[in-house]
Amino acid sequence: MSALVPRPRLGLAPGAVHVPGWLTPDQQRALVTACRSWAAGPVPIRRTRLPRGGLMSVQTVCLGWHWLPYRYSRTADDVNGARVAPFPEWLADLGRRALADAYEDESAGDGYAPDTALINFYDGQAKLGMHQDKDERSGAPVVSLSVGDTCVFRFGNTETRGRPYQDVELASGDLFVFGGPSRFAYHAVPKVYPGTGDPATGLASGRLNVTLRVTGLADPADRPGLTGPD
Ligand code: MD3
Ligand code: FE
Repeated sequence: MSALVPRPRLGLAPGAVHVPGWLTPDQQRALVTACRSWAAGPVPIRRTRLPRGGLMSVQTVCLGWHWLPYRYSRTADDVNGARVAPFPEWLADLGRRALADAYEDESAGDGYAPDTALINFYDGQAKLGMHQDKDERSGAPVVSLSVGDTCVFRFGNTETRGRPYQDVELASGDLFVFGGPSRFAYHAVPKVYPGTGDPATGLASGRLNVTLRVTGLADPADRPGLTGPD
């Protein structure tokens, strides 16, 4: 972000910190380029089909582990069965720096080892209803990075999908970290504002959000009590 008066780093709730304009324009462009390549495969970006048959309006592609309602798999069992692209180490590094900066604590990212990323693309009509992210078996923080059009992000509470909630705008380059008591809060993206992004990011329209998470899952061969093929 290059505003004359930068928006401040804002704590919304315990563990929830918004850092406007955290990604530089170069980092935003690099993230868009990377997302474009992940969107192409091995698992193509698509609208996730929900168990009752409807399609999400958001388009999603995953790294490390594939999310499908309501579990993670190494393979995209609801798309083409392919193994998802690996979670790159540079993205884990970015996640550790995000935690250190958001929590203003040099060691806040130590040991943070995200193993999945969900990349969400929003066109001008896409929304995400109020939900909790609870398919992970870890309480480690979620790191959220936004590029492109500005959206309304609704941050609720851990008890109900309704009020109280706070609406904040997430703009291109913004970082949001959800840790501690905020990790299992309800949240939503009720609106995207078309035409608010800078095409210099490489995204002509729409909004990209990348969330880094720790699944807490292990491959079958890594689980105690199981050995590989004999
Ligand atoms: C708060 N994505 O992928 S990012 C999602 O902008 C998701 O695409 C939204 O909600 C998006 O599940 C919001 C912010 C976010 C992500 C995960 C959270 C907020 C969170 C997990 C726990 C609490
Ligand atoms: Fe979510």
